[in-house]
Amino acid sequence: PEQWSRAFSHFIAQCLIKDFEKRPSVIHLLEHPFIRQAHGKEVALQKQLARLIYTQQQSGSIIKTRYERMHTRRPYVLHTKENTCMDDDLVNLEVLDEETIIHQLQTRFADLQIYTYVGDILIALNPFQNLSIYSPQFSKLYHGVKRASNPPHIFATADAAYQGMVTFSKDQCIIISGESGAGKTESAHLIVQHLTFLGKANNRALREKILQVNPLVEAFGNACTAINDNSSRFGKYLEMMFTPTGAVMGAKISEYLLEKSRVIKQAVGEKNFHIFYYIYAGLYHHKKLSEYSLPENKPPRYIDNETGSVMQDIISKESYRRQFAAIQHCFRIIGFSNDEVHSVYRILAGILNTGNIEFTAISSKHQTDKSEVPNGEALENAAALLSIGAEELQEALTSHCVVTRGETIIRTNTVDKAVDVRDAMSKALYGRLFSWIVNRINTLLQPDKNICNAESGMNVGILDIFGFENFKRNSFEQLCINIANEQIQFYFNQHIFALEQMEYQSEGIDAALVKYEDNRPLLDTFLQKPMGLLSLLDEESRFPQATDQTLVDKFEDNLRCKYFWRPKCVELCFGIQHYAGKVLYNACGFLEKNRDTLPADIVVLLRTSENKLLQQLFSSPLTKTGNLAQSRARVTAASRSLPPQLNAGRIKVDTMEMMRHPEETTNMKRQTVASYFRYSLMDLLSKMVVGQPHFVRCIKPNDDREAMKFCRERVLMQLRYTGILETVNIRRQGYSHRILFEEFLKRYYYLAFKAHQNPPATRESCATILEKVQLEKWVLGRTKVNL
Ligand code: AOV
Ligand code: MG
Repeated sequence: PEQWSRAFSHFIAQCLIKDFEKRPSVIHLLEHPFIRQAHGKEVALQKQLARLIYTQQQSGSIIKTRYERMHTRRPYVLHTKENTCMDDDLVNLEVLDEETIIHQLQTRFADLQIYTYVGDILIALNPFQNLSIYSPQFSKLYHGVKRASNPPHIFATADAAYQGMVTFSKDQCIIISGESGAGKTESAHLIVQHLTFLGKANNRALREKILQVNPLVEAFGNACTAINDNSSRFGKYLEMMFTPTGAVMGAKISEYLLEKSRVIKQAVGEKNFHIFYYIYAGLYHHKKLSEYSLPENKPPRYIDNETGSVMQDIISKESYRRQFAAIQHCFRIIGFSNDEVHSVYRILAGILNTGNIEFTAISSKHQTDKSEVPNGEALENAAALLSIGAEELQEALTSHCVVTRGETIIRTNTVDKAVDVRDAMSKALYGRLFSWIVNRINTLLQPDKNICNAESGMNVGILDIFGFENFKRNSFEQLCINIANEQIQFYFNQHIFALEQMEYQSEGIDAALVKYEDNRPLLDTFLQKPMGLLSLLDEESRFPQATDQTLVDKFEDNLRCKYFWRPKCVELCFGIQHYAGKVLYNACGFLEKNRDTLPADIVVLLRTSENKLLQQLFSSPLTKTGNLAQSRARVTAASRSLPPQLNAGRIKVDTMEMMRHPEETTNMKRQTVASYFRYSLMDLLSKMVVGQPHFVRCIKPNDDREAMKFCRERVLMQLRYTGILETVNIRRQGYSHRILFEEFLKRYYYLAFKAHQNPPATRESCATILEKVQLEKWVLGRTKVNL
């Protein structure tokens, strides 16, 4: 054909990759009829092929020379060690405006170059297709080389963190941000993959284990939403631990704010957590559904999304069944015992059966608000799976104890109340099961004390949270998710702009101030005590008479700022101007979700379970972050040592808040989701600030999840609100290396002095060296050399 469309040439490139994988020979590739036909015809295709060859290169030089000989008239610039590409870093652009930046990104994207640097920050565009740039060959390519040696890549960021850790013996942390579906979780996987490669895990078993961690926790913590089929419904901070010489020795996960409400209800078009479908399909396939009292014909209410096709999906979808096998594999490799796995499945089936328990009202002469369970099958199944008594369960669901003046009185529950208690129990079961799995993984992946004690080790932390969300209808969950993203954006701003500028000022260096969108006022609107949104929510949650309506009124009366507004005609709604856009929230259910109460009767009952795991889940207040004392010490220390800009006095550590599991009801001041959330943010921040940060900013090129589609408007919007343009600016003006005079002399004195000269650690000595080596673009501050 004379004209090859871009899509077609792309298709061909994909075919070739497949072909090449079958017969990996250079000759075969170059002699391929497609390449010969394409010769001299279509530049786009040639570029495509060149890229393909590049990505497939195993012994780079042979392919390169052969390819260039074939196309001497118009060689495509391949990036090699000798030949670095200026396009790779936006900081090198001659003209710096939105138009140029977006054009640059679009051109690169069309060439399947999804990664681009902005100084030390990596921009990652979601390709929405599998690229063959993550193979072991690529891991080798990005192993301890200078960054400019290769095209930008997520592996390069992982490598930089690893090298930083080993060279400076300092903990590192990789912060991945971006809106929902932008590619954070995929990026996090790739980073773990590369770090296990770099971490010389000669202990293959450990390496295997670490690679299974993400798939396992994501089966329990991810779900299909309207935006992303594999959306993270929790925040995850994965720390990979290394010995001082850089060998990987263990891993640890901290999880934040699982969206438990998904267990009992999902929005239209969304699904429950993946694991429910996996085990349903797996058990169906193994003909074991009846063993877990799961019906074959009608799906349990909690996973029935009213489209009526769930059962069909479960039975027919090959992927679910494969995932079930994969999860079993994960459990085994990581080291869970068969008994433990069996208990996990029983609890999951127990939750599904609990959801099917129904209630009807009965009225007698004395009582009118009483409920009972008309059909005992689901009740009995649930009780059997959870190894508790069915009668006791019915009692705990349909009545509750009240202690007044030392007397215990039993009160009956209305149908609505009974339904609430049932759902609260399911949420608590799932939430605690999830925390238990995470804690168990942490125990199984603890570093072996014989190899290295934990104190002398170092780690690289990888942060992957739920991205910014804006659905048609947004509830309490979206509010928490978006506040968390707001906090990450704030951290980014502080790091890139505020701290950098402060550093210049304190060094007495003249650097033009770069303006950026500071989201601190908004964050204060949320987090301030006592008048921030979360505090107001907590206060209202303590009044038994409060309603969601009085809550919104309270917000309106107290949150007088430009970020908050109340639409006139929509009841229960309020709007927030987030850094990433305007979001309209519906406050329906806010109070209940924030209280997140679990009646003491249920806790007491579940503690009597004969299932050891279940007993454990409810016997002690679990802390989500592992060892409570350690966690408290770290948070307290961090809140003291955080730079004032990051702490700002608004995140005070309330030890009471940290002590208890959110849903636990005691006589003490009640723990709410909001206060636990506030603590979690602080805990997360305290982990991040101890490490040297590396930022990955994921960008979603279109909302249709389509490959090769670059929607300028959408990309531009994300570039704007993440402050990329400003970042390019400050990175261009700024100095990327700051070294204390003393340190600088120690390292480089030999460039200008003789060994015995022992120059004093002054500006002048440093200037002598810098002038001697004729470096450009440097400036001496009060205490540091800036390069
Ligand atoms: P997210 O983590 O940022 O969203 P994901 O990492 O789950 O987004 O990415 C969404 C989808 O985009 C994935 O399921 C892949 O299909 C595709 N994708 C992303 N990155 C790549 C890549 N490098 N190569 C190929 N496909 C990719 V959320 O968790 O919803 O905020 O809460
Ligand atoms: Mg994710």
